[in-house]
Amino acid sequence: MTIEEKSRKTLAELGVADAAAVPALFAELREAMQREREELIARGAGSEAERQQLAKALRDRWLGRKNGILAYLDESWLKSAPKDLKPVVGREFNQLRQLARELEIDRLIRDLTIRLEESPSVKGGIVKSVGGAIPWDAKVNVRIGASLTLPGYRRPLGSIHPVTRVQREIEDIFLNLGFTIETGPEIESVYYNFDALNILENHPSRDDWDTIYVDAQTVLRSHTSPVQIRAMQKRGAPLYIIAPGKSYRRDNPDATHSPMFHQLEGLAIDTDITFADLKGTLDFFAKKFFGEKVRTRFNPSFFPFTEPSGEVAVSCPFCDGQGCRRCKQSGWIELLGCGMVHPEVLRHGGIDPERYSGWAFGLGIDRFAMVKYDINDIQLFFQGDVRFLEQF
Ligand code: FA5
Repeated sequence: MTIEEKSRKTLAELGVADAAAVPALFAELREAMQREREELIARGAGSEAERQQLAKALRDRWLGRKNGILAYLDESWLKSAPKDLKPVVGREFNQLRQLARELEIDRLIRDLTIRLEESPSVKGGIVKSVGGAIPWDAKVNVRIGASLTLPGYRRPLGSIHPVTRVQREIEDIFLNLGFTIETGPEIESVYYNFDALNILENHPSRDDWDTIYVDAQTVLRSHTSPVQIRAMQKRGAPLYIIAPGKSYRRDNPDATHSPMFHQLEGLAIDTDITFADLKGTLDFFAKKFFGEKVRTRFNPSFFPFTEPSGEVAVSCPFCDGQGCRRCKQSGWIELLGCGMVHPEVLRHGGIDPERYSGWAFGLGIDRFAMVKYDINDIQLFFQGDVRFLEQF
């Protein structure tokens, strides 16, 4: 039976009733897929037009939306799998899908070389691929046999970094609520980073063990909270902003810390803003980001620039709060710090605390991305390893 024929039959019709038999079935498909790709690449194309056509044909055979082998597998193996086979079929199918990304047209074209005609100027004939070693004709300064009419190589497009992806997702939620995006400098004055935020002279975070000082009055901002003050001074009240951006701390790199990381600040100032507005907004945000099922939990905390202050956790979206590996069996995942803007901070921003009140929060975008994509080492975000990044 050919691969196509198999892909159109259900597992029951193929006589597979046992989970142990599923991996072998998929291994056969993976081998066939790889073999076809390798054979095509070894054969090469005779012209640019043929290269495009061969790449498309192989891509369509496996990935065609309606008649591709994977589309059939999805219908007849995955969707119709009996309940007890579903997990193993799903896992194997995902692996196959990952591998099938090598059959995307851009990737095939990148690897599929064009066979060059035998050059009349080379006796004995040297026929090489564009990518291979082609002898050089010093007199005319071109590669012998190379067709100068060929189009250049297309570089494969990159993908959006997972931290950027999560940042944009969070931004979209708040933009839809009517917030605007504000930015501030990463090289910040001690005044904006600490003093204006009511972080007093003796606070441990001001220590140069924690904060990276450029000089006595200048730091690499240790959080995005200084943007609160800058935005208040620039725009006044009412004010509804978010401020995403890089922050820096003297934290040793480990699985959850990086000396450079990304935060996103939220700030709402208006007349009659209460803690209930903060709770409602963050609960809405958590549900939009993690799914409607999650619940939020507010615990008391302390930040010098908010009073009262809180820490927000979300019920684990993976186990529905039951306890699993990802929430360290606790059922909850810590999300962010927040609170009602301290009157002193409003004053520093030039806003009258008798007339206006506000709430603020600050979250770690990288940590959100780790939860979202189940990544257990923050360092992966900053190493630029294409094998990691191309999964997104
Ligand atoms: C703050 O930085 C406060 N400015 C947040 C805030 C804003 C509270 C407004 C109240 C009102 P904290 O130090 O907890 O809080 O940092 C916030 C988040 O930044 C953390 O929850 C964590 O997700 C992230 N974070 C902090 N340090 C690092 C680090 N070294 N690497 C990666 N993420 C970090």
